[in-house]
Amino acid sequence: MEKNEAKSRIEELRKRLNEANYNYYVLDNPTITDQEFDSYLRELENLEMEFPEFDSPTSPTKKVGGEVIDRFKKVKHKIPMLSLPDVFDLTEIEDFHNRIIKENVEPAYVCEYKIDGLSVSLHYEKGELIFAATRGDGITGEDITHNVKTIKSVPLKINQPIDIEIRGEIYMPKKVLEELNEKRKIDGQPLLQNVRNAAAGSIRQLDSKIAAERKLDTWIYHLPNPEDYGIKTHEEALHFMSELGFKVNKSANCVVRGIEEIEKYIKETTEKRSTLPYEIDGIVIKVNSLESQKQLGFTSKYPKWAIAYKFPAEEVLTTLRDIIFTVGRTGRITPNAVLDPVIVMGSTVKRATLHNEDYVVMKDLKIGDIVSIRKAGDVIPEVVERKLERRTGSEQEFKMITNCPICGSVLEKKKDQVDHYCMNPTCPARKSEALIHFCSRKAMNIDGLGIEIMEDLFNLGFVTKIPDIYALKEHKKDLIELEGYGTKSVDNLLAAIEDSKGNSLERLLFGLGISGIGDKTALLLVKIFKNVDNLMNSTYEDFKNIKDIGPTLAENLYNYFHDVENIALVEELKEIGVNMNYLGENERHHDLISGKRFVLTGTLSFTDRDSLSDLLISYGGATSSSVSKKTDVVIVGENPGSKYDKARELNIEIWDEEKIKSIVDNL
Ligand code: 3BA
Repeated sequence: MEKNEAKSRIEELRKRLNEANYNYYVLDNPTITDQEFDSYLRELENLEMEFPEFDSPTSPTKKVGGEVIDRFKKVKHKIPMLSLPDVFDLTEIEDFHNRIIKENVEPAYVCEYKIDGLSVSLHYEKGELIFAATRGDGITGEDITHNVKTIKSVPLKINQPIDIEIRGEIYMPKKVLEELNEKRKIDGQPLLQNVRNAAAGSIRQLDSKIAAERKLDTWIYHLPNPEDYGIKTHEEALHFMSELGFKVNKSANCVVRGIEEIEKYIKETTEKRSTLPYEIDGIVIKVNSLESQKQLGFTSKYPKWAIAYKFPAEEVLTTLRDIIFTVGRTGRITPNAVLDPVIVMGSTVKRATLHNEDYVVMKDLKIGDIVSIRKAGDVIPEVVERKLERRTGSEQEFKMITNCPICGSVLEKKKDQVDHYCMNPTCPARKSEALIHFCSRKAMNIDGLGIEIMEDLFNLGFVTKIPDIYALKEHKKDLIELEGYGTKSVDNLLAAIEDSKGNSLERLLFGLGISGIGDKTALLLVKIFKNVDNLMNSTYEDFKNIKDIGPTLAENLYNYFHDVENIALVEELKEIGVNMNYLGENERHHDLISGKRFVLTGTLSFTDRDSLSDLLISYGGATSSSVSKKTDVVIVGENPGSKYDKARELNIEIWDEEKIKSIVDNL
């Protein structure tokens, strides 16, 4: 065939195949037979092979999979992927509704099914799919383009040549999981527990052939940049995405007004739930007007204009066989329930945390009790209660231990606290837990250094302290020889370790495991202090002056950075090349806000202090509760307190309501 002729035939075939895919997989309305489809596809494959100059990464031939990657690249989300706040009953929905009304927002909502899958972000340039990413921690996800391309309902090319990001859920239909498990049973493979894990596992395959076989599907529900398209409501955004060729759940999504209509939607959905071909674990309620969404804003984690109502959790009975104790990285002792395995919400539960001695006593648990177990969504399973009527008299009393189960040292319990601690700083349990924490997802995020591998490395003596992690490359030969670690996975692991050196400082700060410093506090701190030297050179007062840092945290921080061993550790990591600065790329920027420290005092008419504080933080500002030399700006509303006087005394810049309002209005 002549070149030009081939080119136009290729275009023709692609168009037909794309249309056929759309009609079959998005509209569920096939227009051509499977035989026709296969013959077009084969013809196209042959032409693309013969004329590789016309090959395209978004050709429908790419839907069958075949691309294999050797590791998952991390990708930063330009706009963070927030979470949905969960609510569990109608009164909590009413609270949400009342908050909306109080903000003078019209209570018109879109109700959607909450699909039990995993979130995905799809990026198109000039109308072609260029990459797809998981949600990850909301800030950074993983590039899963090769697998997403195999999902039939995801268009590789949309019908407008625009740059656009689209978000939704990837899921595995119920039937696909059933069939997959039937096959696995015959092959003697372990069964997949539920649709969400099965979908997530499929998406985490390096070989896209496997993902392609898993018959994943999508429902699309979010447009991050509606203003680019002149869209005013969420309903319009859904319609717009549907028109572009995405699979939008039109028969499920519903615009409602007021609380009664939400209730009705929940009732109807609950009745329909078991007949749906896919799993849903609740419903999502979103304020329809995008302007109102903007007005309501968001916190660091959640939008204030949406909630997820979760269906009541299933409760299952089982036997409490034993209570065993584990030692955390801070030395804290946790009692854990050992249960006869039961399936709750589709996954097997064998353990449940019992938190501390008081909790076990309060729940009156005895070993041998029949207990009810609850698991809502992906939260950790919990023991709800013991069934008194099932007691036989042979149950054994629970008794708190007095010595560390690992090193044997005597446990301590501080006055007025509920937890017992192993105080031995060299207790092996504490040390390996600290290493696992350092590598964990919200800390240095070193993929491949999970609990089991770390325990092996610790026991082998390869990694007994944090800097050893970065010397693992010298043990490459030993690692490859270890059972279960191929050359490739060792390479991946070592690359992930090297990669982690470039992490922004908040990950390191969280990873160091300073008592009381969670990932959010770590981020707050590095936004203010910018680098590790500033943290090390700060006084107790410097820490305490920060909003959200109380005296205990301030003391923990000060003590940590003035301990010789910790200083040596930080210096060693510096030598190794671990980044010691806050990188904060993904942040929005405003010249008057970013990098500045604010104190808010008095009442503002257009917003409340917490919302304004969240907003300033989202633009890279920091807020604290008291005025000091380090404060850059004091924002003063009506009836300000002594902070206003202090600001004038220290000659600190003051913004009144008018000034801050004009800045906020123009953001
Ligand atoms: N709507 C999940 N988040 C959702 C955009 C917001 C949102 C969800 C949703 C935040 C579902 C959190 C992770 C995320 C995309 C962020 C839904 C569902 N809306 N219908 C309001 O069906 N599971 N999940 N995903 N952005």
